[in-house]
Amino acid sequence: MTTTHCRLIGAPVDSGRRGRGCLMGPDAMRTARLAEALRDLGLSVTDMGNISPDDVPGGDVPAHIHAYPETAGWTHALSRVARAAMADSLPIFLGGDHSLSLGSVHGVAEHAASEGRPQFVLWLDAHSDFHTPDTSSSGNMHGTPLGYLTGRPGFPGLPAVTNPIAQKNICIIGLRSVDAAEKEALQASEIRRHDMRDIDENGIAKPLEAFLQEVSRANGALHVSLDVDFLDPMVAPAVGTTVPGGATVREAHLVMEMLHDSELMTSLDLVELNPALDERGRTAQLMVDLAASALGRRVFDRPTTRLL
Ligand code: 5AB
Ligand code: MN
Ligand code: MN
Ligand code: MN
Repeated sequence: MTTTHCRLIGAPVDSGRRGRGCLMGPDAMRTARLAEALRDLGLSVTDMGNISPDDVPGGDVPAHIHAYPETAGWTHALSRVARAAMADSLPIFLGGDHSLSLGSVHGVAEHAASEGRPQFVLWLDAHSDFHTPDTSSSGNMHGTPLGYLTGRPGFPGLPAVTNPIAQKNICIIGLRSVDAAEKEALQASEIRRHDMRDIDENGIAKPLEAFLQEVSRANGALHVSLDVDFLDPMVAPAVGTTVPGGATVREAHLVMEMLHDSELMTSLDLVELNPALDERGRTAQLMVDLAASALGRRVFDRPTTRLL
């Protein structure tokens, strides 16, 4: 078996929402010893440091959209870095707010297309992030990545979406705050979606297992995007957009452990961490521990529960 090579790519994106603080996310996860935790699992890890946004003009979007040119600059830079990193590693994008994924997922999808593989996306989030600049009432771009990546119109000046993610290849888990405009678009789409009630009634393993089976069957690449607010704010307070009733620590770890067992994950975002809102670094530590679970940390070895 070849050793997985992880590249940590810091992207202190703070333009996707009006409140500030996500720019400190990458260093908070470094301080919580992310690289060391992964090396302890026997992985080879390169910390690429932090990247910077390109200088681009942006584009003509509604006036209430916040800091669009800066977010466009991040998207160009992240897409390029993501695509390059996919050639020889499993990139882990350290955010930064969730507008980071406009670029990270754009880039990994280009790489997958170059290999003739379908790209799949697991979106762990309280929100569906399926807006476009035209439907967003907040004007915050961190609520738009899935809109952009599936090819919805209205994102001038961002890299062209030549390889949109197929709706049926996206699975959102953790939903409990969806705006009316998003809900309508989601219900008309083939995006797989599991709200918290669904998790309460059926558990988190079953829907995830069904999705992973699809990825495996299609020999797909799998990008995982973990928004801090997937977790309940009682256990993960360091986030601007708290919504009560989120995933427990164990539900989140189980998702990560199943991802590791599946051997399907090819790239990962850790986003929306706002260290200014944290309590003694506990949310940063939880994000690091979840990443470690996704990359193989476990209490006991067991015969691979390859549910697939
Ligand atoms: B996050 C909201 N739908 O558009 C909007 O945290 C929230 O990346 C978006 O999931 C939350 O502003 C974006 C109200
Ligand atoms: Mn590859
Ligand atoms: Mn999000
Ligand atoms: Mn969210």
